[in-house]
Amino acid sequence: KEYTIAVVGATGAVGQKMIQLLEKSEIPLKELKLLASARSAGKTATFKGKEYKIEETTNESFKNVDIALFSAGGSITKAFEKAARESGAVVIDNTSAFRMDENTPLVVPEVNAEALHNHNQLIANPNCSTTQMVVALKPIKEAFGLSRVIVSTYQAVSGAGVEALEELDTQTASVLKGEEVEASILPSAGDKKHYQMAFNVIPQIDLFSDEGYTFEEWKMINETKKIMGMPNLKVSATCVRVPVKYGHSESVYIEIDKDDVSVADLRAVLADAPGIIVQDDPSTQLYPLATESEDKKDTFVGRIRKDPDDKKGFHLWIVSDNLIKGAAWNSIQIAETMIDMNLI
Ligand code: A2P
Ligand code: 11C
Repeated sequence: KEYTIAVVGATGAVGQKMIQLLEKSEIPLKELKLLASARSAGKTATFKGKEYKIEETTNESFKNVDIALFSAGGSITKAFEKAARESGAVVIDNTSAFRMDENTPLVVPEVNAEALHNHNQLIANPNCSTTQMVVALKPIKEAFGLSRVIVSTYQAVSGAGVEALEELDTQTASVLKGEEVEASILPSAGDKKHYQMAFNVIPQIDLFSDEGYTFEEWKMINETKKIMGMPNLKVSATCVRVPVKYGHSESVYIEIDKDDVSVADLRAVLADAPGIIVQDDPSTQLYPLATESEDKKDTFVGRIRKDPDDKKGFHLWIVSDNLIKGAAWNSIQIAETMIDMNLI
């Protein structure tokens, strides 16, 4: 069978990566539809050397579409997912619109592919910072049990979209030229105040929500429990934006159930797990770096060490390209997995 695939948000930071990854995917492609807002209608994008016209997203855009990859913001998913499903498409949504909906599977194929069986033509793709963390947590849980996760993130600006990346470039140039710096997007386009991102570290991603946590922090907490199938797992998060373009880095503290596990044991389990590359050798200064993760599908894990005061406590440094495994690749991997499982 050949599949017609639509990319909604084709001009965005994630949409552009989806197009690049589809060029290399083994999914047999019948037709590709590149959709965005009316502002982009008529622009073109290249796919396998051929020019494709970008069209405005409407309810009629999904005729004959088998797989619709959405990454244009939650409101666009909510506006068009029904039309896409009614046209017969399976929607793979990279926004937060349906992630916590109990009838919608929230899937990272390495972790919970079996949840795809319960799809109702709608599958949610997790938040980027959650995805790379659960890729590493799953094999640890299977081997040693897991009771607690405390994460601090160092997140790239591309997570906030194309315009945020442009703002970082402009601000960096302004600082270097000694000019006045303007901020109108970061930390969150929807918030009242905006701060300089260039040469700075901002402890706010997305808007503030309950109990002093941001929505990004709640996403990491709630999505992790759902994907891992562990409603009682203790999870807490601090999400921070750093002036890096691509690749989220995370300092993750875990408590496992067993108390006789060595760093070598942990390293061996991670090295065997799907989607993970262990980079961990203090003697040669080997550890994951955001710059090295760019455009790679893998999740990189290093700096593995034991809590000096707790036999069940370990630190990990987890890095992955937020636009690839964190977004575009995980969505396409879900599509490939569903085809393999005869679900599409
Ligand atoms: P457009 O470029 O036409 O505005 P990013 O997250 O990188 O900022 O990208 C957001 C994506 O969502 C872009 O592709 C953008 O298209 C798309 N988008 C924004 N508003 C709409 C809309 N009303 N309908 C469809 N796509 C939209
Ligand atoms: C960021 N994690 O880095 C966000 C971007 O819920 O899909 C992804 C937001 C989401 O800003």
